[in-house]
Amino acid sequence: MDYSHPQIISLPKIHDPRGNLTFVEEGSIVPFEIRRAYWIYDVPAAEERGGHSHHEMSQLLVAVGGSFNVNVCDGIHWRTFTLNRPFEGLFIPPGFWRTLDNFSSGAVCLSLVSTHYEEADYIRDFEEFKRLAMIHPRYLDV
Ligand code: T46
Repeated sequence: MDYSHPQIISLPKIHDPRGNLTFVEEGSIVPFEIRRAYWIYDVPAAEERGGHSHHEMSQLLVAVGGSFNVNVCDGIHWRTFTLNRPFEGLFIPPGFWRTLDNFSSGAVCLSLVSTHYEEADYIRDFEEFKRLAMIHPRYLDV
């Protein structure tokens, strides 16, 4: 698999009349060591999250409830992924700008990431991001 660009990863879904179950495991399903998890919830409909890139951090985003959009940029192109299935994750490697918006009522965004929290890993200025993207180009599969 080519994990150099953002992509949807299908997660295992155990069908069960009692309710379905999905799991992740590093090594076979998630292409990085999971060092941290956080989740975003109670997002007002008009709000936007994200608005940054990362130097090192890889990430898997899952809509474990509801739906939202993840808008990803490689410095030139943008691509929007709609997440609304708890058995799919959006993998984002380092070096891509992302914003999250269009949260439905009750949406919960689970994020599994490869690094501990480190503010120095963030690029929060879009012009700086585009400058770095020119030096180290990464490409969206658009
Ligand atoms: C990302 C998107 C999808 C911590 O103290 N520890 C943490 O692990 C995280 C993620 C955040 N924080 C603190 C830092 C800020 O004071 O929580 C506050 C809000 O963080 P931020 O403004 O970065 O939140 P988002 O939703 O804009 O971005 C987050 C992640 O930071 C980011 O890596 O990709 O979710």
